[in-house]
Amino acid sequence: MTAPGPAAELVAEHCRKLFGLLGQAAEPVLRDIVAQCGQPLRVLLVGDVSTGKSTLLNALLSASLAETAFEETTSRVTWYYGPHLGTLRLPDASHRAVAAGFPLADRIVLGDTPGLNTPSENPRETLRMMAGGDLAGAAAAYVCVLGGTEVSGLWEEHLEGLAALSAGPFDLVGNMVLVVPKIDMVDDDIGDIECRAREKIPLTFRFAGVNQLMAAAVRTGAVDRRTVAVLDALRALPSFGSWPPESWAEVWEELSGPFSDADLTAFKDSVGAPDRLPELVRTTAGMDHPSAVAAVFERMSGLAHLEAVLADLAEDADLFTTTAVLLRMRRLAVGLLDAPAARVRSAIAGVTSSEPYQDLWPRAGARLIRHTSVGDGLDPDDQETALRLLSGHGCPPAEAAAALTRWSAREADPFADSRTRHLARLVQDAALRALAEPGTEETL
Ligand SMILES: Nc1nc2c(ncn2[C@@H]2O[C@H](COP(=O)(O)OP(=O)(O)OP(=O)(O)O)[C@@H](O)[C@H]2O)c(=O)[nH]1
Ligand SMILES: [Mg+2]
Repeated sequence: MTAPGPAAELVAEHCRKLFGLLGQAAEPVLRDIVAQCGQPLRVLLVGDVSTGKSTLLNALLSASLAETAFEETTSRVTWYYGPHLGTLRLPDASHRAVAAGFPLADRIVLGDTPGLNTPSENPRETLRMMAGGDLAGAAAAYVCVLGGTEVSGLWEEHLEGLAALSAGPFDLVGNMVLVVPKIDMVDDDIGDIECRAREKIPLTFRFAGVNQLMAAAVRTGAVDRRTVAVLDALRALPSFGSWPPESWAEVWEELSGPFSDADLTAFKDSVGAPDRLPELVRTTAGMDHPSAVAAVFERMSGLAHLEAVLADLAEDADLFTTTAVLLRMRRLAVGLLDAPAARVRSAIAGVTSSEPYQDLWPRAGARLIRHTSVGDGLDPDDQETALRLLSGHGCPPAEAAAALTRWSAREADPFADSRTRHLARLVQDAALRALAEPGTEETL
């Protein structure tokens, strides 16, 4: 899968017809919208300085391509993309592109950004891509790396801004992933942190906790025979039973053996804080092959969950990209004189009244059921049938008929809110379509 899908293609078609008609200032935006509609889902990594964005990016890329350091490091927005895409057109001339074959390269394009909380000039480039910025909507999904275990007031504002600019059908905002970074340094339970975040921000977001150092180590092949040897030596330490150690210095002092400073530094840089060392050392007991130890690193890193979330978002690239580019078109129209603005508005209307755009509603409906309270009251079978119907995956006629009855009742419920009633209509339509398929009547 490369391009987002039919709705985004239609946006591109309308925008191509506007080339040369809106004036010079609008041309780069228009051309980037067309480019965005032909590229995999644009996912932007945002967060404060030194929260480990670039380390996370390297893990997702399975390669140490982005520079990392415990100081302000990333100074330009940089997009990493699959080489099969050829030359990547970028949202802005100040951005950089790097070709990289990474596991999700056929589904997403990944942007690394300068950190936000610094007095330097660099955050400006990131803020241009966020709500209110001139490039807002140039990314269609966001991985927001938090500065710790709580969502700060400033982040609350950023998230609300991103949500407002991302609202698609049903005002559904499903394109944000909150990441608690450096979980090796976190004492709280990740589930508790997630609950607190959900209480604080009433938006639809996905959540992940990651130890980026472990993730980057395992994905770049840094978990090797030396790692196994250091773990064996640690297991044999007399103090092992009374751990966790307070610091790495304390550990190294005790550790004698054939390890160079470089070995020990490499080990530390692939684990993070020593707090989780007892768990790592205990879990890897008896594992003498690096691939087994690497599997433990992989699990403790939490990266696979984040990757699964990104793959899931990419499944609905058409929904998210179309929502983002329509926002860009609306903003474009606002800055234009009457006649060109009317052209853009007419192009937007051409998209939103089209079949490919209307087909995005069931996709958004499925996300509502899966990720918001709308799905809470449904029993699992009811939920599964609705999801199958909305995804157009077909459904046995008897189940479709039962769903039709249930969702008709839901639509008629005098206490149902308008979002639920709209969803009920979509499920009924999908059930009717399933029932109208050839051969259905005989089996009923
Ligand atoms: N303990 C620990 N340290 C980490 C982890 N991930 C990254 N770091 C360290 O955090 C520091 C910053 O990492 P970067 O990836 O450069 O952070 P960044 O967010 O890209 O920083 P800027 O580009 O300056 O905004 C580096 O010293 C990393 O080694 C982690 O999971 N655990
Ligand atoms: Mg960085």
